Amino acid sequence: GPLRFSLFTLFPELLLPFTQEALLGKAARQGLLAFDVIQLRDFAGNRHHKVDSPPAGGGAGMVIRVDVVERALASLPTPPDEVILLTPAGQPFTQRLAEQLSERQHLALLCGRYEGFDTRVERLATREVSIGDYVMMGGEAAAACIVEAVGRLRPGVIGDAESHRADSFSSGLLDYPEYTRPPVWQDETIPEVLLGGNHAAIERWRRDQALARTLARRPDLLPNAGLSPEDSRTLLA
Ligand code: 6GU
Repeated sequence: GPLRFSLFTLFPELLLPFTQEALLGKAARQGLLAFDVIQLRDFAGNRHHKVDSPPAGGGAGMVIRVDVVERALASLPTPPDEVILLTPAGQPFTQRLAEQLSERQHLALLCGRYEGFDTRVERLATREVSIGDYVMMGGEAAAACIVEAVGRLRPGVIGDAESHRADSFSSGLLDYPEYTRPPVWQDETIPEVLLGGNHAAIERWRRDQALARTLARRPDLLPNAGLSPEDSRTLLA
């Protein structure tokens, strides 16, 4: 069956484009993915639909109530495999985590806003996830990143051409560069090897490019990239 994402947010409109447009929207219409975008305010349980209150002990901003989140999660017809709390204090989101999550059947994502959730929401979550070391105003953009990275790993969501590129990052290296027409643009030409039709030579050139680019741009990735002896020779050359 489809991988279901249940997205809990105070701003459903922020997430709808990612669930309805482009390849993810198409996958949803094909039944490969399923999305529920759920308004947390619907579970406020009070006349004014208020979901937050001032922080205990004082201070700026407002904090989202744990009882509201509890009721929202309980509204799911079945418990999800994971409840993921989006917070800059969470576990770093990586391709490896995306791969693990893509094997689940049902993921709930909790998007905070303002000063965040009451910390007791952590007890309702199976994990906390961050998309990087910077602070955003809310978790919706992080949820969109997770839906994009996880959704594309499900069979049938993207074509063969793109899944090869995904494998390239899963190898732990940055992608090799691609070229297309025109053959000459400004002073830059397409490398001869790509026009020569020698597929073994093209494959080796692409691997070398991926290695060189990773060394230049993201040397931190190399120790975990599973390099062959031939790769190591290339890097030392
Ligand atoms: Cl998941 N939420 C917010 N608000 N900021 C972030 C983040 C999440 N990940 C990185 N920065």
